[in-house]
Amino acid sequence: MTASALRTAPPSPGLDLSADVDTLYRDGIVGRKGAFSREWAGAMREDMTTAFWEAIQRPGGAVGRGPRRWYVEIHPQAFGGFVDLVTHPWIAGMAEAVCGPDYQIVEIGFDTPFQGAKRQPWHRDFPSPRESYEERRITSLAFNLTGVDVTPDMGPFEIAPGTQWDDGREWKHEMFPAQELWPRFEERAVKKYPQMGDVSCRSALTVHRGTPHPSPIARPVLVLGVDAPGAGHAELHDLMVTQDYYDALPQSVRDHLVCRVVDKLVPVTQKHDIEGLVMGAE
Ligand SMILES: O=C(O)CCC(=O)C(=O)O
Repeated sequence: MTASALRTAPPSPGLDLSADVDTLYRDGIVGRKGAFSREWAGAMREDMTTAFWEAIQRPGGAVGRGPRRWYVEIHPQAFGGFVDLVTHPWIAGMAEAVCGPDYQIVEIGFDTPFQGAKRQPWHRDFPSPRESYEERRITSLAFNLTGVDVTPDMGPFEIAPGTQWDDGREWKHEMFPAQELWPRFEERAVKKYPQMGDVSCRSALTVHRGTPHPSPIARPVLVLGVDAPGAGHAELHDLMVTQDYYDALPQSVRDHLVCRVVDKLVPVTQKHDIEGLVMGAE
């Protein structure tokens, strides 16, 4: 069976995603160049910058992912492009094709390495579920969008294609392969240089790491997390929106967003830290 035959639902009308789904199943990552305009990506970067300064001042607001690198989860309405993002035909189409018609939007946040960020250990973002290591099914996705044009001195994201299928149950926290296994990841490693407006879609199980960042320009990157029903990552997050924002969302977004509707937004206190990254590696 080819990977595209594993799709649980037809792709967005008029958009043939079978080649992208096949690439995702083979490599654990696939990209879409120029999905958004540079202006749109610039506004996204502004929203990430605002959210960063707000979060870094609060305990639990920004979680360390190594020296001079932080992860911040945001409220969907703190990002002006949220509806454009989740209704983009390629993003919604990939989410539906891989995670099924009832896919769930469970996380929105961003990762920012600053000057001086170090190489991270090779890792995946959570342990592999049985559906992946036994049945070779992808049950959750991470979409990434860069806020800047990535250059070699900006600690590009490095990923080892194909490693989404590694079992990993023997690894530390089931997420961090031992150093003697690193040569296998290094042989496969590819560094990514996305430009503003590009989107990537990956399995968060595909083993990856951040690389050293000598540039004075920070590299914020948005992360949108999507699950198949039952994958369980909504429990690690706590998306919330106000009633008026929720009421104004298109029905197609409400159908997928796993969130609390609240009278007043309270700052996000993050529950999903990646313990092995908090202190950093080299
Ligand atoms: O560095 C990047 O481009 C992506 C970061 C990320 O999403 C991660 O490390 O999980």
